[in-house]
Amino acid sequence: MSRQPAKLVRGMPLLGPFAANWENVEKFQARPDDLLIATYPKSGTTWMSEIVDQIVAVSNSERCKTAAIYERVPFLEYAVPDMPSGTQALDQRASPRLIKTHLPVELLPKSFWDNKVKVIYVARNAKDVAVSYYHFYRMAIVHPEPGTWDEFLDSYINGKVCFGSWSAHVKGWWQKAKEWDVLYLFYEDMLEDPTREIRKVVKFMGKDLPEETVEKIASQTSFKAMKQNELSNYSMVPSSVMDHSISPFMRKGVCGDWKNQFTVAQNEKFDEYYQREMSDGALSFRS
Ligand code: PPS
Repeated sequence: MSRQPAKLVRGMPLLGPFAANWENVEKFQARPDDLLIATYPKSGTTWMSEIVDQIVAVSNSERCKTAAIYERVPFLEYAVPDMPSGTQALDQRASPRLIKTHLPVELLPKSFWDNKVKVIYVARNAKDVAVSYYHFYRMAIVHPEPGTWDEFLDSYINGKVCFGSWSAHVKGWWQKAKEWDVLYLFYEDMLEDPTREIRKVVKFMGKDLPEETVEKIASQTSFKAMKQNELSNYSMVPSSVMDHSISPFMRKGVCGDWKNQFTVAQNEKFDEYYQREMSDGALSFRS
């Protein structure tokens, strides 16, 4: 599975091993009480997964301590040889299931819509996503070769990285949120006031938790706590698959790290692209 080139699936570049399993993703059977966490990669998926799992776990405090986050919240389109795929893991799980996906709205399997599944979408500013994604490509060899930072940024701007265009993804789900049960949140808002954003998730899930429980969840899902927790920091994945010595999965967890990575020329080029893609002003990000 190492460094296979991306393959196009319905026009979207997908990790080679994932693309080989695409048929099973399309056939996946969602259930009405599933809860889907959808994101463009590196936008706060693991953070939101841990928050949602801790909200579910309030009535079963051991649940969050039983398994790694990718087992508690299986990744729908995940597929590598000799391991259960995301769809296989999900088929085995009892309801209500929590499901992670990076799919753009138009590629989500039909059964999610047929079963009226609720969705939490987390979006993060484009520049920090680019930097985080580049370092993730470097450390996780299931991705294609990242090339240099300059080459990677070029691919990202042109929608050639796995899961395609950032702007199409965030805008597609934003449109969907107007007509579907989608809670659309921003990573930067979660950083600014985690308890405020967790309260929105609690309400969306139809729960009611005391303030001290919300504060406890915020503290247990802080960057520092998750970085130290082997069940949420991906350190249980073999280093042949994710090499944390190249770049840790829980890398910096901040807003504005792009300023340490972009050159002035790259920033100007990026701003031109951003202006073209996002000038309708429907969605605004803090970076
Ligand atoms: S993935 O692989 O696409 O599912 O990655 P994802 O979980 O979406 O994003 C990883 C980035 O989120 C940061 N992260 C956090 N930030 C703040 N607080 C918490 N609790 C937290 N947990 C994860 C993680 O560090 C990655 O961002 P970068 O910028 O690389 O540090």
